[in-house]
Amino acid sequence: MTVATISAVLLLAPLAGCDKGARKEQESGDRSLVVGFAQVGAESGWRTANTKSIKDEAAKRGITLKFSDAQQKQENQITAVRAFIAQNVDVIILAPIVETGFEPVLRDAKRAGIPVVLSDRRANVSDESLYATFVGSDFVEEGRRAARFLVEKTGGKATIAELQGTPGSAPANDRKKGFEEVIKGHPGMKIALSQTGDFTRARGKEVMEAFLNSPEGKTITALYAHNDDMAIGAIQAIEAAGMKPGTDIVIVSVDGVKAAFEAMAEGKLNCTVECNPLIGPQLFDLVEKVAAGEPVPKRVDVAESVYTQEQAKEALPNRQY
Ligand code: GYE
Repeated sequence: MTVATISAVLLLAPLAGCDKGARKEQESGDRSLVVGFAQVGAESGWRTANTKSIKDEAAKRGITLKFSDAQQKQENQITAVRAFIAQNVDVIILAPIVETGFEPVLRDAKRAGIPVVLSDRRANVSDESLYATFVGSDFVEEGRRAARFLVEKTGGKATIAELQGTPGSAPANDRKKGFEEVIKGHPGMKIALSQTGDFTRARGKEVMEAFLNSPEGKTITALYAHNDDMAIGAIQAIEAAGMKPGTDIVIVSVDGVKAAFEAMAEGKLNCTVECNPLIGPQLFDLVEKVAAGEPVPKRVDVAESVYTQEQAKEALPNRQY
């Protein structure tokens, strides 16, 4: 290599890094995009629907999707992102399990010139240029909505048990924050017990059993679960303890999965706050723009609503998740 070619390569390298997706497309015409997706796991009905939505949308658009299930472990997810970098994919989609600890691997992706789109859960980073965009729900608002329902349903008087999501995850942090923000204004509402159920049915059931066996557990009049799966597990524990879920204990959870609608139709769950997992189409609109080097907003919200028992029966036949 002559000195001239070496300096040409050095000059071109950072440019190529900045806009790799666009460059690759120009080089190869219609060549399909290759996208790596580092998913959280398969912990809940929400997650299953989310994975399906993303896989279906990739297939529909002719995008090659490399899929990794981290089984709710951050180290697995970091390994997956590293592998996508090594494979030189066009774009990486990351659904961060927890908020912190992703900065080093995001720096590696940036250095390799591979844009990262955050899906569903936020990651806390000191440098916003480490990801291209984030598409997800407003979890703080979901927490507020759950609390508002409970205040209304109980007339502002409740002894509450809380089943938190995965510790350190954006939805667990934010759903707790939004809920507490609203109940703070109601002196008759207090959280007596609070523990993680890791967003799964099995853990939700186990923790609720322990709650019910504790002295404070006997005083519980309401349950706030950060997702439907934990609420469904808890419903089983409440029934096993000889009580009527939805009547003896008022229950509100988040997600709006089909099983929650069924539980509401049976009167066992009082309310679910929707968190829409069907984000595939919005996500790939962004991925394609990012790959083409087009500007995208830094944050895109997913639309959602709140369902009560009355509305559940009507909505059930049309639920897709
Ligand atoms: O609510 C829960 C899942 O990150 C919004 O993760 C998602 C949450 C969802 O396990 O069911």
